[in-house]
Amino acid sequence: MEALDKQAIDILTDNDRGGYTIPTAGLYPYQWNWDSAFAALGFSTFDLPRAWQEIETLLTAQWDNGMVPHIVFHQPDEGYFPGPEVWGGKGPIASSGISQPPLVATFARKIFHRDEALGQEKLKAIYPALVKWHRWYMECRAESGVVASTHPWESGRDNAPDWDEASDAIDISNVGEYQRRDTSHVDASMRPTKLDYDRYLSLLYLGRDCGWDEKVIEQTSPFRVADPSLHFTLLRGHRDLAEIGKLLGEDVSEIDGWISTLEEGCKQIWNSEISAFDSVNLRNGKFAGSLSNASFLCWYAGIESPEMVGHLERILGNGHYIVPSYDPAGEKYDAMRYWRGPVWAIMNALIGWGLEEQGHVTLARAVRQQTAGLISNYGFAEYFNPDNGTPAGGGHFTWTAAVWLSWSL
Ligand code: 2M8
Repeated sequence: MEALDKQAIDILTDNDRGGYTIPTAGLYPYQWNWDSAFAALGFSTFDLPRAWQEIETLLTAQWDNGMVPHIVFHQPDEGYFPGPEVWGGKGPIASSGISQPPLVATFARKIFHRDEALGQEKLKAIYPALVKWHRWYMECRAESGVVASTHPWESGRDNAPDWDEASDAIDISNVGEYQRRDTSHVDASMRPTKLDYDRYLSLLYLGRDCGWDEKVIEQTSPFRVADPSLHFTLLRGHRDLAEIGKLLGEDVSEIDGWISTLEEGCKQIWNSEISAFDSVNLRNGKFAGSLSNASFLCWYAGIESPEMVGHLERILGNGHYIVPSYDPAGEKYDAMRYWRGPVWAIMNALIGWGLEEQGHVTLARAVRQQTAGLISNYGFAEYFNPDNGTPAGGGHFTWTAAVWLSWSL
């Protein structure tokens, strides 16, 4: 294990670009939002000041309206598309125009416990930015009481089957020619399709062309999908933010209100037809019918569900590595294609922590052991095939290394 600890530390160090960490060289050459939360957690196991710096750097990209972007383009890099000039972000640093699952408050609280004196000082400094970001989420994404994704990239689960039906409404006639870069780094069979990318770009252009005006996006975008990854991570994030606020002697009544709203909102993403948390297209009320790894983030958000325990036991019993990003029994299951099947160590960590906190100790242990087994047998890959463990996507991956180092935090 010591050799793997060292490898994980080397990955974080190699991917460190000075104050921020890239997910992996080549494929993802910038700072990504939720990847950085994991990077911070990883760094906190061997370099605490560097861990806080990761979060601080991310927050320097916060927009005036409170949004913390999903990609921060610190230095130009030809190897990624779409880059800063395509996005036309409105923040103080070149960035994308959408956010990502808000893990920072939760992870900052974990990091705080490693040195509470330093932690308190750091939390005090970042608290206002975190409140502003969470308020932006409530005002610009949670108008229906449930947290909506305005772009598949915002949820973090780019090509999940969750978006298939809602994406049919996206007009791609304006997209034109463009050159993808991802498929020059990774085999196309493990990445989203051309149609997926056309749709991603159409939504990007819609946001950019209205100057990232959230009201216009809410009123005109064909795509607004309530999503368990954003809903559950924000609910959990609010809980930790409230604890941070209390620690700092702040009035947290506004945050408590957000928690109640999102607890109530969980009912809206419960699909009784499949007895699971699911995504719902807010434009027509249709459920996606997708049991995904985000469905299993309920425990992380402090929400109990015997049915979700049943699903996890079934998938485990069928001999798959857990937790696949889409139900292996589902018709759209694709074991190697990104968010349509593969296992992701980061999602496993969130799910495993949630299970443990809610007292599902045996399942939590199974998720943890399998994740550790995948990494030790197949390396620090971006994701893994649930049927046989084959590593896929990018290698030398920051958040996989971070999960290895920080699971016990
Ligand atoms: C993937 O997404 C980016 C776009 O944001 C991409 O494919 O170019 C996703 O897995 C996302 O969740 C992740 O944050 C990002 C970097 O690891 O890669």
